[in-house]
Amino acid sequence: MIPWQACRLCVITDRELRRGLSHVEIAMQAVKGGASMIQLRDKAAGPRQLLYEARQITQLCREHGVAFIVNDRLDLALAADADGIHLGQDDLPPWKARALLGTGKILGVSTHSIEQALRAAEQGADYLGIGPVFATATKATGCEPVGCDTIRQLRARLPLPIVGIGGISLSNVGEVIRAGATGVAVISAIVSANDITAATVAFTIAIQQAEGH
Ligand code: 3NM
Repeated sequence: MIPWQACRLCVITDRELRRGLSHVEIAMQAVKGGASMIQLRDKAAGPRQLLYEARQITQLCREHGVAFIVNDRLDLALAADADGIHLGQDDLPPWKARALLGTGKILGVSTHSIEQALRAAEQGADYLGIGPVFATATKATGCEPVGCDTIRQLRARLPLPIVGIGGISLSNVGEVIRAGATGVAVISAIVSANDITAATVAFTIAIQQAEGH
């Protein structure tokens, strides 16, 4: 079982938005700012380059008690001894990934509707990504924003951690947490910020404040 605390703030290391910084550098700055989870996401780089970076992020995260998961690439997650994997709807089915991963690793699944989320939960997901919560320019999801109401409905139906993703900013993160999300996963509002560490700190504070209400 994944600790709920680990799902509070996942920073996704998208280098497309931050050319010039490596995944490791983005992860270091986010960890310094208090991220509870780092997700390595790269649809373009080759596996050897990614493995080199993933190994360093595994070590960094272990030293700081931060969860580290790899997007999509089960082989990389295993080879780098990451804490787990995050799968999309077109990736390996969760039940298959679980069989390969074993029970000691984290399995997160991106979902875009309540039906998909319930199915992912049945198939062994440890936490559910739900999104896009708001409109986002970072990824062409092909889905309309699901809004905070979907999070509210899901919270009432599922005991698993729920992580909102898509268009999450400092101005709307409170709304997402108050709707019942355990946490949020963020790319542009943190990775594109001038100071990644300061942006991460600001999100951590905003999440804490929303949890108190
Ligand atoms: N997955 P930003 S939305 C990677 O809905 C990703 O599953 C989504 O980036 C989903 O924080 C998204 O910049 C992009 O909006 C999130």
